[in-house]
Amino acid sequence: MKMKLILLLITAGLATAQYNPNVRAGRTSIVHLFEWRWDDIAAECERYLGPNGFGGVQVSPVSENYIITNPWRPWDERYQPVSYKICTRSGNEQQFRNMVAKCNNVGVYIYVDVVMNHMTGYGAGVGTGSTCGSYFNSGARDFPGVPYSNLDFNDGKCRSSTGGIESYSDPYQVRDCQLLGLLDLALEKDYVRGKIAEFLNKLISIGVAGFRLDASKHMWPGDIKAVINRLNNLNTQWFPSGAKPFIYQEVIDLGGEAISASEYFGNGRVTEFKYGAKLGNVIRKWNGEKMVYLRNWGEGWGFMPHDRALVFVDNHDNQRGHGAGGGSILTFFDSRLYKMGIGFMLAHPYGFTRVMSSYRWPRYFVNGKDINDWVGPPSYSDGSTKPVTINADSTCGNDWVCEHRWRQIKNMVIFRNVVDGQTLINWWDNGGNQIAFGRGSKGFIVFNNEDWNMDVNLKTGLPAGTYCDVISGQKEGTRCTGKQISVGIDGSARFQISNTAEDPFVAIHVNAKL
Ligand code: QV4
Ligand code: CA
Repeated sequence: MKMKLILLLITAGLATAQYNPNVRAGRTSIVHLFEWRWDDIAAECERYLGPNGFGGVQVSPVSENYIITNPWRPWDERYQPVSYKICTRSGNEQQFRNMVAKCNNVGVYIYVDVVMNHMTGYGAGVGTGSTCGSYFNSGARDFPGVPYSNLDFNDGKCRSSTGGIESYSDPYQVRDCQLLGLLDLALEKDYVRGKIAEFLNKLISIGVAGFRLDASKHMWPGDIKAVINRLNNLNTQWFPSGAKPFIYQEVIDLGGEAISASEYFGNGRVTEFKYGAKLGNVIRKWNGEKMVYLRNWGEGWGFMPHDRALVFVDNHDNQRGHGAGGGSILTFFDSRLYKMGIGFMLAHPYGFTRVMSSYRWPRYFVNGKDINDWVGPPSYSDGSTKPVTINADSTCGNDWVCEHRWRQIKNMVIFRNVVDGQTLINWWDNGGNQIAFGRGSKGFIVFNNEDWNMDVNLKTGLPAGTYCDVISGQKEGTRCTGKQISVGIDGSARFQISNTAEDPFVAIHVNAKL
């Protein structure tokens, strides 16, 4: 009997293992602090993310990279590893360890972006050529910092004439040839798998909670599995014993390619890129899309299963036209629509949610392409990254956008925590671009994306009382700095939303009851 129960528990554990984000109970989202320094993230965990219920942080790649100067350092140098030393513009190993401990101690866990498909494709470098001074020679396929040699790359295996990926409809090329001229690692080799697993296990021992696997589409699912099988359980100083690292794989599958996201479900979750592209169309009202169509959002739109999806409105690539970018993607540049998009995402139960946090760059379109898409994080003339400063009004300085600190976004992260586990009910729409829905008896949200005012009485499912709208303001002590919504004893309430409001949506939840 006891044996049976234990077996059952073990099976249940295995069933959710690498799909489980490992966030602390009651926390439901992570934020990508793109290009932030480890010291700044440590401070942000303690002063902001912990207190506001963020579940974790996706950090930029931690491994030593080639320093690109053209003439200034671009952000994407982080995707050009030369060794697995923890040593980048974000900080050194000591700073990384300090950050992980500080964040973990306040229940905000760290998810590392791991580049294991390739090494840099750039020429020879030594000394100042890489972020920790490791010598490497791409031409000779020599990376003594790992070490990797010419035996560890796919040069012999790739079947394209140039050695690069020429056709995305050939799955062999996509996996075995060079992505963007980056040297493609031979992941079928036990030695290569061992080196990567050693790196990831070091991160696990430091205390990280999981990994974003960069360029997963360019790796065979079986090779990824072989690496995952070698990973240790999470550090029991912070996680329950037997906990597995959370795995989410970057696979861009918008349909119409030879490789589909579902091939990767056996390894962990997968990034759902349809989510942001489609939501952008709806909120922008492009192609005849309307918010009413969001009624069956999720699997109903042909997305992957809920428990396999990692969802986001924009990411560090598509916010600047890289990797499945497209005009519809909403970003901080379209702040009003962006807040609606994020608001919808965080209110809707589908998928595990990631919020983007960016830096500003001088976006400049020439023939539809942003010629400044390469511009790196705010930095000094010596190339070092500027710290994230915090202004008196709690916004960020030094050109850090800090979307996650925008009141509307931060409050929706909290909303999602409050309604966690509640089903979507009381859907209402006007047949067009006014919609509303509730999450059990815990929260309710209303959008007016029409070009006219909204004035409706809706069934909210919430207990009677006066609630503070967490979009136009928030509850501070016993007072509300925004609109007040009064829910009657029958659970219904009147919502008036001007189409010209700063933010044409309203959200209430039981923790913001006055
Ligand atoms: C150029 C040419 C190539 C040529 C090569 C070699 O374009 O045709 O073969 O030189 O001479 C940068 C440059 C790119 C350059 C490359 C190699 O932009 O023009 O190739 O360096 O020198 C980021 C950036 C890339 C950047 C890369 C490495 O987005 O622009 O490339 O870092 O610095 C697909 C994939 C998906 C990928 C997405 C961008 O399926 O996996 O493209 N997304 C992830 C990351 C992304 C990162 C990588 C993968 C690579 O999210 O940020 O690319 O690690 O959709
Ligand atoms: Ca590959």
